[in-house]
Amino acid sequence: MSLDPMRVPTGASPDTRLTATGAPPASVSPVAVAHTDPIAPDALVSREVVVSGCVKRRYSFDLCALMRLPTQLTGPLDIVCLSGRTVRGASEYKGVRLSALLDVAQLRLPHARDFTRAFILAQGADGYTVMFSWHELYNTPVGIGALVVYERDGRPLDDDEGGIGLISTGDFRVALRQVRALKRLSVHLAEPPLR
Ligand SMILES: Nc1nc2c(c(=O)[nH]1)N[C@H]1C(S)=C(S)[C@@H](COP(=O)(O)O)O[C@H]1N2
Ligand SMILES: [Mo]
Repeated sequence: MSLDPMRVPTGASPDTRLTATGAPPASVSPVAVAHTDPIAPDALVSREVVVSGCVKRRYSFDLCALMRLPTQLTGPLDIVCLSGRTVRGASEYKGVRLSALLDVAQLRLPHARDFTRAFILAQGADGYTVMFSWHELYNTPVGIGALVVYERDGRPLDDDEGGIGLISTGDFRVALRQVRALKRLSVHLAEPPLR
C-alpha cells in the first residue's frame, strides 16, 4: 500500500501556522517515578540530522537541506515539562515536518502493510531519545505539529541551544518530546507478537 494517500494533510503549504489547542488534563504523568530535569551539557549541538533504519535511502539533512523542505511555523508555544514547570515560552519556532524527512528517505518495509507497526526514534547528541509511531505522524493531528526546528523567534538556534532540534506542538507537555541537538531519526518495525 502506498503511503501517499494517507498523508495528513497532502501538500504542505509554506509557512503554515500551527497553534496548540486544548488544555492538558490535570495529570499526564504516565509513571510514578520522580522526574528530574537533566543538566544541560556544554557543546551539545547538531548541524545535521541522519535518517536511518528501515529506509530506502539513508539520508543526512543539514540546515540547507532542511530549508529546501516546506517551512512550518508553530505560533506561540509554552515549553512545559512533565513536572508542570514552564521551561520557556516562545512566540514561534520555524522548521519542517518530521514526516517530510521520512518522505524523502522513504520507508523500507518487508510487506506493504508493515507501516502499521513502524515507529521512529528521535535521538539527541547526548542520547536523549523519544518515540513517534507511524500512525501518530501520518494518521493523527500530532504529525502536523511534529517538527524538526532550526529557528526560534526569528533567530537561528544557537550552538548553546543545540542547533537543529525537534518539537511536538500537539503534546500536552511539549518539553518532553522537545529534543535538543537532534542528531538521528531511525525508523524501526515493532515485532509482531508470537502466535
Ligand atoms: N537532547 C536532549 N533534549 C532534551 C532533554 C535532554 O536531556 N537531552 N531533556 C528534555 C526535558 S526533560 C526538558 S524539561 C527540556 C528542557 O529544555 P531545554 O534543554 O531546551 O532547556 O528538554 C528536553 N529535551
Ligand atoms: Mo524535563
